[in-house]
Amino acid sequence: MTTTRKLQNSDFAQVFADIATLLKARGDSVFKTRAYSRAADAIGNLQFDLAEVDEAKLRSIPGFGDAIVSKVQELAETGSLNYFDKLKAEMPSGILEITQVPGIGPKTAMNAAVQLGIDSREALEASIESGEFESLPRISKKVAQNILRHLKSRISQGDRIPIGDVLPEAERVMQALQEAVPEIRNLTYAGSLRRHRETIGDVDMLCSADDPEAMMEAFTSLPAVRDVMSKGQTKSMVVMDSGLQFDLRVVADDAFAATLLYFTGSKEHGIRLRDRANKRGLSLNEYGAKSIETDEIEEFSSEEAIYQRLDLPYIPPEIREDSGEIYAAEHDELPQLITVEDVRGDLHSHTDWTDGRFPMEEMVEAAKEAGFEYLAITDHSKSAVVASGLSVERLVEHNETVRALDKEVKGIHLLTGSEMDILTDGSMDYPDDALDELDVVLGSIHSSMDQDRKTMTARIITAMENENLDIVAHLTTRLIGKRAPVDLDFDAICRAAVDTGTLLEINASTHRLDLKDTHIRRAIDLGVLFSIGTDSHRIHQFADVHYGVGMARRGWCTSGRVVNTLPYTAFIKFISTPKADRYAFIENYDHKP
Ligand code: DGT
Ligand code: CA
Ligand code: CA
Ligand code: ZN
Repeated sequence: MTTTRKLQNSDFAQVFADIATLLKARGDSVFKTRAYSRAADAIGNLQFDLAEVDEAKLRSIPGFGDAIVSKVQELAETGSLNYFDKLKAEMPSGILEITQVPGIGPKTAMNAAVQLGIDSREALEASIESGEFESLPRISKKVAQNILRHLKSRISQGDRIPIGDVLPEAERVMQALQEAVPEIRNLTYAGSLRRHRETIGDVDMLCSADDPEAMMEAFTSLPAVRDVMSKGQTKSMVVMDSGLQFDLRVVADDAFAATLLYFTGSKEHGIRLRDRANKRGLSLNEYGAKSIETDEIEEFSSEEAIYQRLDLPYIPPEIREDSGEIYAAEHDELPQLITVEDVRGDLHSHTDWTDGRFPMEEMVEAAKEAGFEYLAITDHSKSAVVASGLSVERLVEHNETVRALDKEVKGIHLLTGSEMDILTDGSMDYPDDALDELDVVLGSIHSSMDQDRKTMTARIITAMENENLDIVAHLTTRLIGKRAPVDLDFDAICRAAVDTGTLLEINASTHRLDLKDTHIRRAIDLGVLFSIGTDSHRIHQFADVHYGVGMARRGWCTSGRVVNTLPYTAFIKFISTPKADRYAFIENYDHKP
């Protein structure tokens, strides 16, 4: 039985992309495969329905020659394509399914099918687990294990990869490109990575260069490239050994700002901007900006200039999600988002006294190197047995050591602290007189994470009612792609935070990012104040504070809501204030330098 449904543009694009994949797997010429991947790309940018237009209109689409036009017509009329069906029939089955797995390009898929008979995700998984998969060309153990990781994590997070894994790799790729082609200009990443989303589908990079084809050659032959999905004159797509997909587009200098705006997205934000541009006689698209009336290119030196042309102030990438930012911009109500430079202290760190990996001295030195003006050393409390939590006696020693080190070390102030377990009933893991001695007390859920919503909410609120608990750390305890958040009534907890003068932590650890963007935005509506903590267990992790700042920015957070943006002396005043008066302290603090 066939149902006659009108094909969408994305259906046509998918067929052509699949044809390109199959031809590539078969080893056909670049020219032939490129025609199909170009057509698929072009379709993605159309403003009209392919199924509804005549042949003349089809021929006017860039890259649409006879072969493509007749295939579009056949598809539109019959709902299928003989050429595609035949091609699929003569190729090993499973190629299209397997190339969906991050890290598997057409050539690898073909080798896997021909040499090992792999025709599905399941077969692929089994072959990697048996070690057989590593017999294929260019497949090392590491590569195979990465692919396996993607296969296994697919259920929990789709094919998306945590930003903490993506950003360092993107920076390495940019550096390698810079070295390979020193004349490269404007090299930057766009897309979800620039918007600082917590997980990333693929990395969209842009640059300008005098010789785009040489640029494409350099990009597709980087040592870290495992598979070239497509290689065009100004755009290529590759899969790295890590399994991450990267796109690189070469853009004329004059069009760069408009193209950067387009590819930064989000798609929904872009659509709103295009509408707004149209009303002002300007057409914005992937290739740049031009006057609708005269077709003349309008050049913009920066994204700021484009927003200005649209009668808007600059909107930072992190909030380009079509969640009210254009309205806010129009009404001059955009928040001044917090920046990494605003953060002066770190209030969450661990040393080898508990589960940290480095001695206190080395952590302190690293925090100083990272530019922090003050650091709270918050090792685990006694119930955190797996993390070798400190007994009350050891805590006293810990305090003495921190204070002695503080006297010794120049250039950074140290604060005593604890990341204390909130016990199952909401009580503290240390007696009040021990907590009283500490400068900063974080409270965390590390046990009984499966409590029901009511119990968990009451547990956290009970803990917040304790005068000694300054900050609730990583509230939901989720681990990105690995552990679901606990069940709790977020609004009730925010209200209790405000009522009790407790802070909620924005945990910057790349595994956590907890609170996340939507939490932060909601909490701000409810009046909550925050701290940002790196939760560093290793020296290099202090540098990860920007991941927390990215979440905060996505949550529309200003520096005035984050207490560790205070200079040291002001922070000490703040933390010495009774909890009930702390929110008022921040409200009355003059944040302007
Ligand atoms: P991802 O890769 O899933 O993490 O998310 P993005 O936002 O990076 O999305 P991606 O890679 O599909 O596309 C990059 C940007 O290109 C996207 O943020 C906005 C722009 N873009 C892509 N497709 C379209 C489209 O159909 N219309 C418009 N207006 N923009 C698009
Ligand atoms: Ca992307
Ligand atoms: Ca992309
Ligand atoms: Zn913790």
